[in-house]
Amino acid sequence: MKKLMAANWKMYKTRAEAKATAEDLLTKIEGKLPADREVVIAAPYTALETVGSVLAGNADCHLSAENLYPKAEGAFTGEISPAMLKDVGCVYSLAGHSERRAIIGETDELVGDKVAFGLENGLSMILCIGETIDERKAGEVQKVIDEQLEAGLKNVASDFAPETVVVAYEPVWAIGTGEVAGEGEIVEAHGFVREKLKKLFPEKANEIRILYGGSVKPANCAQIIALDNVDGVLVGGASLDAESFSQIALA
Ligand code: G2H
Repeated sequence: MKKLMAANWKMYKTRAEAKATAEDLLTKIEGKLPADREVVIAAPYTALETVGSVLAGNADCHLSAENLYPKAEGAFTGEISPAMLKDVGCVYSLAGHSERRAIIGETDELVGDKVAFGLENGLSMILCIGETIDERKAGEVQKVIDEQLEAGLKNVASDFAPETVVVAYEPVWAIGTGEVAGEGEIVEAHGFVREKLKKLFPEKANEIRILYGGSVKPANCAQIIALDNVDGVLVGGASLDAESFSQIALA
């Protein structure tokens, strides 16, 4: 199972900026990426085609969308379908990032539809889950993980290839705050995700990658990816700079 080192550029970078960062990143990691690593860049819609052109033909670096809409086409103003994403080179899409849940109001149900529809239409899906600080203080971490996984994977067809489903555990209180979760907290949460995956998909659970996200930096990445049940990272702020993200990808 390859470790997945994923960048999430959120709403940053024009096409020119995205091109320069992607080219710089490839130059820095080319020939150095261990065989058991895969790199993914999730870019804003407007930069996807540009970044896709830079990554084209690279076997270990793949393009991701940050979101999709779970319909083939139609009167869905402002939305983008999986086929449109594949058309510009996407191999992956995120679904259910906490910013979309909190700011845009995405429900567990909608996130589940996105995961299932993306998979059905040939994308690999990175389902983002994680508790808020209030939920953690209330002792509800496992309850939130359980509910978000249950709903997020509910409609997934049982014949999926395990490498096409990725879960990113991102405690909301650690996102963009500089406050990375403690090693014990990460191990506990990822262990719980693995157990839940075993209940949902007994034969595939051990091959489904579980990423940690939330203030990952070059200085803490190596320790984090060495933890039990951590199969990679999803990186926001520290992925915007090619030097910083190359250090993470190679950590
Ligand atoms: C969590 C993460 C990337 P950051 O959103 O998905 O962002 O690394 O800035 O905490």
